[in-house]
Amino acid sequence: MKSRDRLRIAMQKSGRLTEPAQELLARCGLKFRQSRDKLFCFGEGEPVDLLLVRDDDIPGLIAEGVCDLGIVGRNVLREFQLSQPEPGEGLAELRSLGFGRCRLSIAVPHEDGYDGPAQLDGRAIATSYPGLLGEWLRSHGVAARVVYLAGSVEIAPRLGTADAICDLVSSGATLVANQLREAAVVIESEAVLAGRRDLPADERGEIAELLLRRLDGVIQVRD
Ligand code: PRT
Ligand code: ZN
Repeated sequence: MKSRDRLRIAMQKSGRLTEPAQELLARCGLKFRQSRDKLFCFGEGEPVDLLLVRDDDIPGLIAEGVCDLGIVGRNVLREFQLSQPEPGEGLAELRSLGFGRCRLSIAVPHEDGYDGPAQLDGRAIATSYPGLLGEWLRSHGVAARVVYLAGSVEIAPRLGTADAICDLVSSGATLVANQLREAAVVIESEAVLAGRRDLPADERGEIAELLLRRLDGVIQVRD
């Protein structure tokens, strides 16, 4: 791959993390000129550019070296790591960013009640996060069938495609609207800065170090 002398950060093009991520980078002193197709933003001043993509693509772009850093939900980063042959290698969570807070939770039909993980034994659970759910099920000794759904997970129990779900929750209103109750938290999530475990050993590494120091300053002031 051709080497780059500018740092490239991937972030969500349009979604929950877009505005707070833009705000955070601005507070780190970064300014960008948006290109006409709005996928690539050229950094003015600092040698740092932005790539605006779907959040699900961010870990892969970093792993492949297309981008150096990314702002993405811990849920998406961890799910990607678990899909890799060596989950402990490759990508790392460099900083937690304090926005986009939510949790990945297992929820069951309201009328079922919940008296512990054993209740899920032999059941079908719908999720877009098979890696994270699988890890939770193993660690709790539960043998359940994981049904992968890319979206609209919350309607699976009513459709009869699953007995329970494992999905992101923030206010809980979506669960209530679908007559579901939160039963167990699989992971607590928020936006994180993701990067390869070892930063590039060239100028990009130095720019990344500088950015991390600024980020720590901004996070400290905010906390
Ligand atoms: O297009 P692209 O693929 O980039 O966007 P997306 O639709 O996959 O992502 P988006 O913008 O919905 O979420 C991006 C990230 O925000 C997620 O990966 C999480 O890290 C984080 N986040 C924080 C959430 C929520 N809160 C959240 N509430 N992601 C999704 N939700 C969903 C939740 O699953 C429920 O269906 O929003 C709905 C409302 O939640 P309640 O509990 O408030 O009703
Ligand atoms: Zn997505």
